[in-house]
Amino acid sequence: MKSVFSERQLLHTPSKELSDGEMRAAVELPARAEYVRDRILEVGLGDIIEPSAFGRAPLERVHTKDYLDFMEGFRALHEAAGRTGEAFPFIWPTHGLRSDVTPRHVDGLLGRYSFDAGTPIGPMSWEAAKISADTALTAAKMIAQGAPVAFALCRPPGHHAMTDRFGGYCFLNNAAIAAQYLRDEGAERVTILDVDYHHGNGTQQIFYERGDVQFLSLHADPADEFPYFLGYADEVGEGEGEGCNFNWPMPLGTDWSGWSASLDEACARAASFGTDTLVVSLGLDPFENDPISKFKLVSDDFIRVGERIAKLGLPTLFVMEGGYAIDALGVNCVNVLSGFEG
Ligand code: Q9C
Ligand code: ZN
Repeated sequence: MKSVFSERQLLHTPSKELSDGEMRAAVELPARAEYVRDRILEVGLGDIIEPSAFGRAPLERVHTKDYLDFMEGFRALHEAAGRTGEAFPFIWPTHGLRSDVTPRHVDGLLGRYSFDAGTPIGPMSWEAAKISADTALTAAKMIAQGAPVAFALCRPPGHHAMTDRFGGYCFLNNAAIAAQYLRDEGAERVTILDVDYHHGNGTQQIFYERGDVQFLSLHADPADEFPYFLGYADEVGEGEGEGCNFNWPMPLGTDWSGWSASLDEACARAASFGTDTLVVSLGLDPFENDPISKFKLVSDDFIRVGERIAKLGLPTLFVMEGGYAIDALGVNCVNVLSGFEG
């Protein structure tokens, strides 16, 4: 299968993040993508194509214009405030504060357009995020033109990004942008299957009232794990989207036996929806040695993940999400893709 990747996605270089009450070394690092790229080359999975530029239109199908304007203008505002490194939001318009005002200062805007303090944003983050979205779009275009499968080596990841907020290391929702693009190019019923360890709150929010894009997510119970405030089993969609959103929250410590039972149920949902195109939000953080995950999948389990998804027999776009056991990331990611190819 073909993959899509650009080295410009490495320009987002977070150094620290707020974690467990202290500033720790960031985990969403450029080397993540390099390990995956190197493994693709090592096993000869297929060509790696440079993304082409799709411009703002496909981003505006998913994100609000004011959010994209903020992201585009962030670097200038940040530098005008006399800062050169990375910024962290630290105040949000929660209950009791006004959510109908848009501050001028960059710190106010960071709170307006984010949902957590765990996502460092630097001068080059927007550039890298844009190319990451172009990578998803370029791979989606291959599917729209008839390829049975394609892999978007996205980094930074996307599934936590909401219509108008960044967070969870995500700025643009690559999988959502690709799914919407596929709809616009003729797919009728798209399913997004999210296997990242964390709930894809952004993707869920974006499509929650949509009957044409189904969202299925396997993840750690949000009562115990980030993003805490979305991803519960009673979230089934609203309006036209009612019955098109399903969550499989699982206990910390879940291994292949429990995880694969949820995967089987999700695959049954993908089939019964009448899906014509599948987008997989491919997080590799359910891995047993992942530094921020408490699931127990082993490297060989990822081959089974690809095999199970292939059984659906659908045109499939894989979009990379999380996964922080850097030295195992290439093997685990390419195991899914090789398992799919059989
Ligand atoms: N102490 C993705 O996998 N915070 N995002 C972790 C750990 C956020 C993960 C804090 C985790 C976000 C795409
Ligand atoms: Zn994750």
